[in-house]
Amino acid sequence: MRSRLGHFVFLVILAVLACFIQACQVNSLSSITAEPTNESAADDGIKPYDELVVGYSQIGAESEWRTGNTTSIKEEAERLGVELIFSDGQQKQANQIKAIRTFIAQQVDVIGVSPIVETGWESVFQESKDAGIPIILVDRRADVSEELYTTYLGSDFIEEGQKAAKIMVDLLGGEGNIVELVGTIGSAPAIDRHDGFRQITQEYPGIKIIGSESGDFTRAKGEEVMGDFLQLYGDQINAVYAHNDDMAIGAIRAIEAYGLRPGEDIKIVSIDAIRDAFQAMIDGKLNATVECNPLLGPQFFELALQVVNGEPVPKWIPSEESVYFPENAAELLPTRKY
Ligand code: GZL
Repeated sequence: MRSRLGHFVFLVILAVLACFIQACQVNSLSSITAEPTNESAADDGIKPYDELVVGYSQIGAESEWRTGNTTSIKEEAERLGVELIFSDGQQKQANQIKAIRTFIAQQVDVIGVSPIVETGWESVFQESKDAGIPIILVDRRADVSEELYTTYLGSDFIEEGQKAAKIMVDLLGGEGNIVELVGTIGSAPAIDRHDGFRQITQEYPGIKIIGSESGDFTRAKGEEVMGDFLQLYGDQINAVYAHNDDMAIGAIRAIEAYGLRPGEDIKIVSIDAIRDAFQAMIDGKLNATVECNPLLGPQFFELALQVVNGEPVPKWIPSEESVYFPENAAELLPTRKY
């Protein structure tokens, strides 16, 4: 009896074992011979947008340009289904550096940053590189070695300054006194717009830049500094060169409060091409605005995906930009997106 039972148990174990081996073989075969499925991109190591995790360190909300830039980035992330961790630096580099360190700790796939000033980024960018997280500079450059960032998506600020100067020389007939409203001290746009402007005006001995102060890219500060210039130089001032439209709009207020006509008694040329600049040109208070495109969201996320998926990208992707004048400001205003 006992031997028959033992025999039976042995046969059952053998049968179970045989089934198990068969199952394993089917499994291994199925993974080799299965018809190719329409694998999601993620299966072959290429990340799709809806698996991308992006950390973005924004400067703040100092101007209409900046808010247009932020809107473009957030709306594009939403449209693509990208997980965007967005940090508003509130105009402080320390906040931006802290945000980048948080992104590193969160192990995001890629970091986008608009550096408020050019210097002070080496160590935190090195930390990101050491963590294997690529950095994309957006809007503004940072003064770091090229191996610490993958690419720069933004304007040629030197060229913007040169464009503004050529318009200014034309407006003044080659001679006059200019006061300059400078952007955030130490920022790439402020440094390059300052230099690009002078590369042209230095060719005209009759053109004098009698004052140059920072309005920090804001309307309030632009109005304050222009008020100071008017107290100092009064009607000796023939023109204002503003590094952005927000400071130009502040200057317009100060000029009117002083009793002069902006755009007439004092010519004004600025940069950005925001909607309010078009309105100021329609009102005859601004003589030209050089476009600086903030709508970088689509290009940024396209670049981010390429970088994360190891595709080669250029070290700099310059923005395409125009110049606008009062003549067609009314016709163009409805088409402006920021
Ligand atoms: C330029 C951008 C500048 C804008 C300002 O790319 O960094 O900062 O010209 C903004 O309006 O504040």
